[in-house]
Amino acid sequence: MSGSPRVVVIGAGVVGAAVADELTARGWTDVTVLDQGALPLPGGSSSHAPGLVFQTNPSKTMAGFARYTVEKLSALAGPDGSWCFNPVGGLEVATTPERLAELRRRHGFATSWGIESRLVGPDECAAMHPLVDAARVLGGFHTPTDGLAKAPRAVAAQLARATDRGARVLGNHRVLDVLSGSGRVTGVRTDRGDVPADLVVSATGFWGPKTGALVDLTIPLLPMAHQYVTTTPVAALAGRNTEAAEASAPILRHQDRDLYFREHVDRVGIGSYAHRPMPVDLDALPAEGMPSVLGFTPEDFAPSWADARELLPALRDAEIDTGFNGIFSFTPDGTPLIGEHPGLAGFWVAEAVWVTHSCGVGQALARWLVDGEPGVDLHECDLNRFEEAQLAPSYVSTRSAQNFVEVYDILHPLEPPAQPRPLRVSPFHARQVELGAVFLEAAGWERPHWFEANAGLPEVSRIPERGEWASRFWSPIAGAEALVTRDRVAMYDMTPLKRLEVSGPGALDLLQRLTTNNLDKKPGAVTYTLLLESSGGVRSDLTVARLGEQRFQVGANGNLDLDRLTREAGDDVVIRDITGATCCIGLWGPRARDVLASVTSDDVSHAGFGYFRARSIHVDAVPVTAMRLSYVGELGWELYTSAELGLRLWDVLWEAGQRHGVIAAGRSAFNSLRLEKGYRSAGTDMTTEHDPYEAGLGFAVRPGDYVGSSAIAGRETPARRLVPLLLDDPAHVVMGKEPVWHDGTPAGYVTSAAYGYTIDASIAYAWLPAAAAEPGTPVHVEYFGERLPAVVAAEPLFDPEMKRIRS
Ligand code: FAD
Ligand code: THG
Repeated sequence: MSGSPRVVVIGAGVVGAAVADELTARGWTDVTVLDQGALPLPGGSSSHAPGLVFQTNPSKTMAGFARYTVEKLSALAGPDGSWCFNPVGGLEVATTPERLAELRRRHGFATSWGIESRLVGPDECAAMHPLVDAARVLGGFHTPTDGLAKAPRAVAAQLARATDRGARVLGNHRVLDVLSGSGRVTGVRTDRGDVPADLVVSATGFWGPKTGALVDLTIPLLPMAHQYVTTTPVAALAGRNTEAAEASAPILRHQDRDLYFREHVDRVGIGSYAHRPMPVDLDALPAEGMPSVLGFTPEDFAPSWADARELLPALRDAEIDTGFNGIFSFTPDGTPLIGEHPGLAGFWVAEAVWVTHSCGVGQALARWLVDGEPGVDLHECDLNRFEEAQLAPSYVSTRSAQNFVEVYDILHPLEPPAQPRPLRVSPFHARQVELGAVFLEAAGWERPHWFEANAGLPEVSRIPERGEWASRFWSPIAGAEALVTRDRVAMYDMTPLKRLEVSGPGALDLLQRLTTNNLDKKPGAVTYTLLLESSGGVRSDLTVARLGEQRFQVGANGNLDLDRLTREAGDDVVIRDITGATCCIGLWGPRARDVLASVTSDDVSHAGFGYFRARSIHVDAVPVTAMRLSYVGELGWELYTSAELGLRLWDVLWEAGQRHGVIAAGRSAFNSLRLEKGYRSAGTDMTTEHDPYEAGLGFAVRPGDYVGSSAIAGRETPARRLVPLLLDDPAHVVMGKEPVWHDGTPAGYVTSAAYGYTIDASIAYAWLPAAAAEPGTPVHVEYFGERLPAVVAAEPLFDPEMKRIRS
């Protein structure tokens, strides 16, 4: 493609408009925006969205998208200078002690992600909002830069700017098909003729699944109706707001009752998530008018109306004037869908996006198209993040509907979804159940976090208690499992670890070109290596075992790694996801060798089977690919076999391990042990926003030419670093994402945290500016509004001489 490619954007809602504006701002002016509806209000969700923008979000990326929306819309005006963004501020109130604590946690997220906010008392809530009664709230969370987006005006203003730069915007053009040839899009077919294109961006909102179906692409979102009403005039608001300004009081959330509020001059608009999930059949929608607006079902709103009048007594003199059930998108994990079709080059998606995040998403997508990278960490939003089983229609609808129900719930970071479970289980599942495994879920996998069978271990009594929040989805048994791993030996189920087989004449070249470390070693070598963006950010970290001249087994972090390798592979490489067909036990601890040696005739001595080596061995009758490495930092092996032999492998090791005091251990112990060793978790500790040196992974970088190599050249002395903190009071264990204060200002944020049972200290890894990252530097971690003193420590915190692993 030379010059400006021809881009067709399908959909003229907030997302399509933002994409068109951002693309043309970058000099890509051959942009055509098509919408099936009549402009300027084509009838999608944006045509009637009340436009509340609350920026605070547990996700750094989502908060960043919202911040950019506020910034951009604040600088944008409609006709006659009318506002696109009205910064009335945001107020979330608590009516329960649990919510009050949650607001403190949200204040932490806001601080971590650079959004100004304050915790306020009941009187201040009432002073800030004319309808809030101080006696009815326990406190609030105020974000002065939140406010109202005027969605239709923001659409018009962005499209006008794009048009000025050369874009075309065509209403009444329904896209009926996507044209393609040789694996690439070539255009779209509309009811008014074909439009050629090099790139097609689907910004069709909740119509996404239908648009995706045109190109055999599953768009995992569920269109659902959500109720919004406006009241008759409220006496207490008389004369407060001009027609032009519409509102002056902060937008208000009452999450304890799943409600939000805004002013419409002297009326109140109320949105509710309290009603039953109302999935929408796209085929039943009208083709004309306002297909996203369904008739109001007053019985569903009745409890919310009572709750609204309870919180805002002034509403008792008003009635519901208008109401509708408006449609928008929900996804299985609540985040948007952004990215390129895995099988059709040039077909891009930006869907399931709120008005709140629309400008940020538009900017990221435009950067991705123009610069080749989105410029922001998108792993939580990438279209291709889902596992195959997570794309099943029933999975998408179950999880998305659950997300609707939980949208304002207080969710613990470890809390597993209720359904559909169990979905993916390892071959050891039956044994784990017998041992009283407490399962949590990740990527559809059931993962034991600890085993009740270990409750009788004497070590349990040595494990310190912790705060209420940190003890959810936790047990002191996990601490005992960690100690036993360091003292004796434990079996960990590593089956959910994504495994890829990369083979063929081009396999080595592909992996050498895409990753940072040198993989050109003799078969039998295992290498820790990084997948980078061209700009040097860390996409993922991998272990690559060379099992043959042309055959590699890659230990990866998720579907995005598979997606990346698959896209980059030529015809001379075959990539297979072997995760489900295989299984893995991590056998780790000082007695791991004794256990393994007793069930194999292969040489597993240090001389015969060195650290970071891989080999085929037999464990009893089970053929196993053994790799001597350990994410927990102990002597031991990852033992892989095919799924049908897994149970036998487990039973053989279990039985042989009895003499050595083997236990089964879970993820909770695992996470603590890896943090003691300073092993990073990609996506949590570091993302594409960090380079390897900043992340402390410079040891995995080779000189040479590979994706990202030129970008990281000369960056060996970073300005910020990922470092471990130790909390002064070991009774406090934090969870991740908390702000870290240095010299009285927010300086960074926690990534992962755990209690280190071996070192008897509370660990929190955090990003800090280099000046604050020196060992010994005093800092504070803000946890539920409290500033906990901590100190930067030298790493690794455990076994710096690697005596455990290399013996
Ligand atoms: P849309 O605005 O739906 O645009 C998609 C466009 O694609 C449509 O115009 C449609 O006509 C067009 N299209 C579809 N298929 C085709 C085709 N085949 N050919 C041509 N054109 C096609 N978000 C907030 O941030 N804050 C809020 O307070 C808020 N409140 C809401 C309240 C309600 C009642 C509802 C329903 C939603 C609310 N939302 C809110 C969500 C928000 O409105 C949406 O997430 C957002 O508007 C989606 O924008 P979009 O551009 O992706 O989709
Ligand atoms: N096992 C396997 N593959 C994996 C992981 C795993 N891939 C994804 C993820 N986990 C990768 N993360 C790590 C992190 C650290 C180590 C291994 C995988 C590790 N590091 C040693 C260190 O830093 O000292 C050795 C590094 C080296 O010698 O280069 O062991 O758990 N199969």
